Formats: sequence, structure tokens, C-alpha cells
Amino acid sequence: MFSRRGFLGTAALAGASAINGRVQAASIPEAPTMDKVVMQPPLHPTSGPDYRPVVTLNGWSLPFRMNGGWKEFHLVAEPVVREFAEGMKVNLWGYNGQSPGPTIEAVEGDKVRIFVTNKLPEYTTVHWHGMIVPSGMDGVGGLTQPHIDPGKTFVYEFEMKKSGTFMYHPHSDEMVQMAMGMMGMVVVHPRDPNFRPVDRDFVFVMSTYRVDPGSYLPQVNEMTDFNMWTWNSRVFPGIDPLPVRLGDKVRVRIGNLSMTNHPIHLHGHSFAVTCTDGGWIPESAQIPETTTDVPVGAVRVFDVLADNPGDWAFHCHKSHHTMNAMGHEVRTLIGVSRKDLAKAVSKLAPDGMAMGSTGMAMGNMEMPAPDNTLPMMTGTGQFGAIEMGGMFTVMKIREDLSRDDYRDPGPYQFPQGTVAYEVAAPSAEPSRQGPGGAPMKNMKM
Ligand SMILES: [Cu+2]
Repeated sequence: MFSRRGFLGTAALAGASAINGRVQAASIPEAPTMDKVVMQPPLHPTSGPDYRPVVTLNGWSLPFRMNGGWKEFHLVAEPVVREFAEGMKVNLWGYNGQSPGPTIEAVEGDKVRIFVTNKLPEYTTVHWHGMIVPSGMDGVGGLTQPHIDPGKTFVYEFEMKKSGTFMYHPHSDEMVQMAMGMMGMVVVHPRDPNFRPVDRDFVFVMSTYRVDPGSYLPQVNEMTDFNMWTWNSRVFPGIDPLPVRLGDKVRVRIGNLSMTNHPIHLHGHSFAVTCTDGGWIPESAQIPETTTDVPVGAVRVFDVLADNPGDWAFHCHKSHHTMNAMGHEVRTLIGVSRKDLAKAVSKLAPDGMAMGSTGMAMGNMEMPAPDNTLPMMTGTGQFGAIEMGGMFTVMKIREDLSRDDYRDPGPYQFPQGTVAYEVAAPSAEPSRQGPGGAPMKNMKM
């Protein structure tokens, strides 16, 4: 858990007086740090306007303190080690112990003061993507402020002018710093708690990396050929499931700070996109969807009524984005005679393995891999291999969850007779209609 020293949740610090103008070093709040890679419980407000806090997949919300009417946060930009999934750790840059950084939550109309301390080996800034801030608080190094040199602390002060879902990331050596994982989400709750309330509210940001098999560091110059497709710098099976109570209204807020778009698909339901990083979408303009494309540098938020119990796949629909570190140079061998191929390969590489001549299902295949390298497709469900990686997880809708319970409820207990099943059928060619099959009786040829 984070260090609570110096923090009283959202309670006002006793004796703190209103601060006008520049803050002094002595008043800088201590920065909490996270050492866990699993979803932390929602951080409920203990003062001020009420709101239903979000939960961050494999992440947490940054605690704050009240100081004379200002909500104060402290971000520390620093090198971190992030576990992408069990068996793979990557050296990234992030904030407060993890990459991505913690979610910053506030309420429309809040005055916030965000301290940013730079513990990176080079300068940085923080830009507040989508938020309406004064130009001098926009965080574009060189343009709106001096870069924050290593060891220095800068302060951003602004009012949360509108509610919604936003992002933060550096605008300083941006290509490198974002390729190293520096990003996070900002959720500003509406001041009116009756404005489009939901029962569960999830948030995550998508980022991609090229981490060559056996290595521990992203190739920051990579522009297109990524191999780690992450939600909050995690890949399946390392991504938290979304536990949901049957009948809940659920909001899922998705940011995209990767280099390509991601069509995000939820099984078993239709949803409506209700908000972008530009603001709330009027109800009259919402359309039912099952997949929503999240463009680069954008936020899409969808609301869904969880009225269909079960284990529902939730994933990016680009099939290469539900795989882990694969070699993109592997040739397609479907239809190639396995025997001939094996003979040819064994001449060249005696330990080689002919793969893919009947497809590339890997559920029953075990291949040696270099250290710190995940299988391309992995994960096991109650019926066998799931064969997924990357941007894939499961929304688990259950009748018996309590209100703030976000623990993994385990595999779905399917009611008897509701699972697709095998029938006894002759293994020979089934009779078919039309050309290529046996003519039907009484058919005039
Ligand atoms: Cu994708």
C-alpha cells in the first residue's frame, strides 16, 4: 500500500491556512508510492462533494491532501520496474513507483495543486491532456514553461473546469518518455452526483512497447513494430478482470497513448460511448455499439448495463494486439506438408520445430523461450487454453458480488445445459447442400 504519512485521505489538514501565491518547500506534501501491480480498492472521498470513485486496472488513485481550499497531489517522475505479467519485468519510467502513474481523481470545480518532482536522468514536464487549463499550466516544455530539470520540483495550479476523463503525460523528450511508459489518467467527477451516475467505474490507459525477447528495456526508437500491447502496462493474463455485479451500470474509461488505434470490443452486451476527452456526449447522439475504436491520443468512455451474467471477453479486436512478444517475421505455413518441412528444417536447425502447418494453435505446444519472455498466446480457462496475450481480459458478471467488492470471483459457474456442446456425428464428410456436396433427393440436376 501507499505511505499514508502526510496524508489524511481527503480530510482537510487541521490548521492549514489558505495559501496565496508561491508555495514554500516546507509545504510540499509527501509523495505516496505503490509497490503492487493489482487493482487497489476505490479511494472514497471523506470530505467535499460525494462521488463514486473509480478503480484503475492494475493500478491505484493518488491520495491527496486538502490545504486551504486546494487539493494537493504529488507526482514523482522516476525509473520503475513494471511487471507486465508473471515472468516478465520491464525497466520503464513512470510515476510514484509504477508505470503508468496513479489515477488523479478530483471533482468539477476543485482547485488543484499538483507538485511534480523529477527523479529521471533527464528533464521532463507534465501536460494535462484534454483539460482546460491556463496556457502557462499546459506543460509543454519550452513553449509554456521551462523543462523540469532532474532533482527539481515544479507546481501546477488550476481549477478543474469540467468533469470527464483526461490523461497526463510529458511534453518533454516526448517520444522517449512515452515509449518508456510515462502516462496516467485524470478523472474529474461531476459536481452533481446525480449526473449520469454508475455503480462501477473502471479506468485504464493503453500503451505499447517493443521489448525484444530476452531483454528488459523498451526500444524507444520503434515507431510501428511493437510486440507488447498493454493496458496499464500489463498484458494478458496479467491484466485484472473487471468484476461486476449483475444489474450494475458500469462505466469503462479508456485512454490511448500508444502509436496506433485500438478497436475495443466487449462480448455479450451492447454499450454506448458516453464521453470523450472532449466532454460528455448528449444522449441523443449516442449509438449502440459492441466495439469502439479508441484513436491515438484520445479517450473513449462507454457505459454498459451488465444484465447478462457470465465471463465476457473484453479485448482489442486487432488480433495481433492479443498476442505477446511474437516474431513478426514468422512465415505463414498453413497447408505446407509438415513432414517435408520438418525434414528441411532439421537439416538447417537440428533443434528446430516445424510449427503452423495446421494453424498456429499453441494450447498443446511448449516452446523454450529466452529469460523474461512471455509466450505469444497463453492463459487457461475452465475449458482449456485461452490462447491470448496482450490487450485481453474478462468482464466477470455475477449475481452475488457486494457493492464495493472488486475481487476476482473466479470462473463462471455455467448453469447446466447452457454451454455449447458436442454431438455424435459421423466423422466423414457431412452431407451438404449445393455445389460440391451430395445432391439432395428430388433435386433436379
Ligand atoms: Cu489494439
